[in-house]
Amino acid sequence: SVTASDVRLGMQASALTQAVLDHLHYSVGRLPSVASPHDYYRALALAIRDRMEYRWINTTQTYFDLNRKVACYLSAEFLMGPHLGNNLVNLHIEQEARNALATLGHDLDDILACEKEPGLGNGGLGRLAACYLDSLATLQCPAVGYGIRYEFGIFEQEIRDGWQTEITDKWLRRGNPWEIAKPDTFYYVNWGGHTEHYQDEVGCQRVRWIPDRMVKGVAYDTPIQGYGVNTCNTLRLWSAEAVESFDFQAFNVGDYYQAVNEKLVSETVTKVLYPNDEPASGKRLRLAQQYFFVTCSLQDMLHLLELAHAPVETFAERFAVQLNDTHPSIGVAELMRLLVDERRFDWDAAWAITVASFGYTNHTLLPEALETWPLPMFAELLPRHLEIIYEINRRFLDEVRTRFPDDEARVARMSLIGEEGDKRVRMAHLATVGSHAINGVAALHTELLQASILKDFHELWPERFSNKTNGVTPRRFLALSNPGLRELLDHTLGQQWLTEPGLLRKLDAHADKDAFQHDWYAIKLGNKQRLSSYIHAQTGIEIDPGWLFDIQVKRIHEYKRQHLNILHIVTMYRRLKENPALVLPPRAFIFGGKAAPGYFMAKRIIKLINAVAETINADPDVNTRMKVAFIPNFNVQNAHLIYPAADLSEQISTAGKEASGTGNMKFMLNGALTIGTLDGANVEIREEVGADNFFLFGLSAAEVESVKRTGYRPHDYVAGNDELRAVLELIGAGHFSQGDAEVFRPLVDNLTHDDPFLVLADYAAYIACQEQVNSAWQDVPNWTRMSILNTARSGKFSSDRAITEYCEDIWNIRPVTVKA
Ligand code: 26R
Repeated sequence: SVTASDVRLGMQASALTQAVLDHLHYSVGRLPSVASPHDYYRALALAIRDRMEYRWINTTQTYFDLNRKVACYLSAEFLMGPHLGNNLVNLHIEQEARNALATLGHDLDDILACEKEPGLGNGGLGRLAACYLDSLATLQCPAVGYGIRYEFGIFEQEIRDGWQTEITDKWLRRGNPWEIAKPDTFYYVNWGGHTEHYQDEVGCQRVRWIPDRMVKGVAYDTPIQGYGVNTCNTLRLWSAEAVESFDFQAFNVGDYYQAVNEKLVSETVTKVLYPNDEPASGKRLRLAQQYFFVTCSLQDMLHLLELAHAPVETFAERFAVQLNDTHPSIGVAELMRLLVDERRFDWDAAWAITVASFGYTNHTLLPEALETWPLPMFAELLPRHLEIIYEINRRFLDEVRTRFPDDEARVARMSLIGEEGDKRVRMAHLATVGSHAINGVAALHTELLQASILKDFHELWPERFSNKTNGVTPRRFLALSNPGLRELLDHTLGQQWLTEPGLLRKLDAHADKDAFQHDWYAIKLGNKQRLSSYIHAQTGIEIDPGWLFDIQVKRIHEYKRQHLNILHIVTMYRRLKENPALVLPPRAFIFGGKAAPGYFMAKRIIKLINAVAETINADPDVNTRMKVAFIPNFNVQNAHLIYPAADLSEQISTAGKEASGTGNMKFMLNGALTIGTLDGANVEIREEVGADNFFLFGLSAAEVESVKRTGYRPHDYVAGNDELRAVLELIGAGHFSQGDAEVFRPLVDNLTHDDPFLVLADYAAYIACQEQVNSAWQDVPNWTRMSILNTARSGKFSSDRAITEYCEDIWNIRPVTVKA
């Protein structure tokens, strides 16, 4: 029999069954006989949340009692993915939940599929933040994730007539069982107005900010359960609400409508995630979002200090504040304002605290993705912050002049205010100057960072720079998404590999064994069957699970070169058409990814993929040896099906452009072989797995730079390669677009005349490398061996390793055991 406390806490199937029935009755309000799968999803989610609640409160209390330093991860994006399955894994009650639902006549997988994932991020940067939260909790590190509770996350992508269309993501429509609103935890956020300089009682010069608008930021908390530990950390997301001022309640019809309008305007701050991962281009609401979540988070930290009766002077001993790219970098000026204006600290003391607290992670070198804000916009929204930034800049540039006398060119390059064209605030410079630690996200990226956009800063403060190669969580991206492989690993190595991925190396010893290879192959085949059914259900395209699964999933970007992949596909198509007897091992070319809604070229690349897919899939001359599929709406949920099914991982960005990549690691972990350039973390992946087990091609970052310096002429490559010319002509002439020669003209023209990402320069090397893939694939035992070695040597790319480095080198944070 199930006791009352078991209903909330019990981990047995019987207790879970009772808990689901209870929640169905008391929380969902449905009779089991009429409850939908979604009702069951909510009931199970609430039952699982109950089981985390006790650990959650305990964790917060433990940190507070022990006065432990807390890592505060500030990020405009957290791409969490579905919570339910992950929490079951981390609590070790997947099987019990499966049995409980079976008792109730449901299959756990159908129930898991009901969760609408919180897509509060664009891609790599947001998903990295989510992996880091998982690792922080698993490593028992005191930490909070701070971000924005967007009402609409990343849009849902539908493909209509081959084109991407965007549908708003109403992820909260059916409620969110994972969050707990904390209506009493809120802070005020001001905008606009002007500043006044005055003398205080003791004759000190001070500044008052007289804003002209105000909103409230309210906390919504989500528990982040660590794997196999009691630690349950918090993701705290801020939601904007109108301030119920005295005026607002005025009993006057005219005022009433005005008041409602103001409420509407206030609440737009957290309405929608910006779906761009390129040009910031001065969207004022985006700056408002950034300031909004950063001030709420910093005020929250100051409030926590107060609760602990700790003096503000100890801020940097209690909090390590990490800036996930420049999006939260206004925090540097805001902490100065809170300390100097509101707490009356003198400037130097405040600055020492600020620099000691902040760390800055850079995630991109692409000049167009570096955030800058036009001065007039900044001044209108945050007048006091602009003054503070001027003062930071004045003192900083004095320091530069002292270190490098008579070098005004350097001073101009390093200034926080850019003066090329219109004046702008350079957020990367603000983040760098305000942080004691600056890092890149892969070895190559950190080197390039130090040699290019932050070169002058690296010369000034070399000791502040370090590399922190990204990582991904093996809990979500292996245990949860690849249960077949998980079972084999558990059986072969014991379960500790999930927290000590170095143990995966022991697979090396099994890589040549027939029986083990056989098991390995069978698991991969099962995963390919699963993906094949999903693709069929989504697109109608049928793919034979026995074929080579060649997969490229990531945001659509010219620098990621999905069009290079397409050029290879069209090349093979032409060869088959011209020579039907050609021996070519059958391949499925699978794509997925979203394009920024305003990114013209990226949207045409999607159209091209779908156009080529349609032609090839319908052509009996070739469709027994190749097929192409574009999986709509790539997200965390379907990523769970995609990574485990891959034989070949496409990581083909122009060298020097992809900061790290993290999809590359998810593929490797699941036993895919990589075809890739020497870019981002590919370099380290190849180092770990060994050059023999990696398909390398293309120019190096240094070669890319030198080609560009000496004048790149893509047309020479067209003129010198008949096959390339024929492929481009086929596309340009409308062969894949029913004779429409206009639709792909911009793409072909761009490649032949400009080709900013050297697609044509790498084309021949890519084709040759794909031929090596073909021969390797035909040797099944050796391919399987290489697949095993990829998983075996993927340990470095666990986010646990990355977080351990952040804790030791940047945050000075140690684990703490939370008692049961
Ligand atoms: C300015 C604003 C519109 C914006 C620019 C760029 C918003 C978002 C971005 C995306 C960048 C910062 C990003 O996602 N970078 C990715 O970070 C991953 C995690 O470190 C890397 O793996 C990946 O290589 C990099 O592109």
